[in-house]
Amino acid sequence: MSLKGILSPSDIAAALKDCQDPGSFKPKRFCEICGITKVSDSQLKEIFKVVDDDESGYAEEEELKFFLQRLDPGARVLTACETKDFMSAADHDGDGKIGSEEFIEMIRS
Ligand SMILES: [Ca+2]
Repeated sequence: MSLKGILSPSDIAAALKDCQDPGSFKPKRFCEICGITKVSDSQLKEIFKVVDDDESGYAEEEELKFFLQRLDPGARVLTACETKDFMSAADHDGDGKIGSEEFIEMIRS
């Protein structure tokens, strides 16, 4: 499964460029620039599946860390601080992992 069929490569490139400096990644801003906010719920679920690398049904911190690399293997990993901020932005029930519903909620909020 590739995100390239869902998102435009130029939007992905623009979003990655925007947060290329460590510490500058903001989940909502990133999702807006790369077009994730504009896709359908079913496409969001596809995107979530790519993030949920071990197919546990949840995006854990270890997976969020590699969020940018799921979009482009050449991208950087998120810093520990960015990963935690990303988690807390979406983890509404506070269980330390993000379910697909929480992921969609964060994108739509
Ligand atoms: Ca997982």
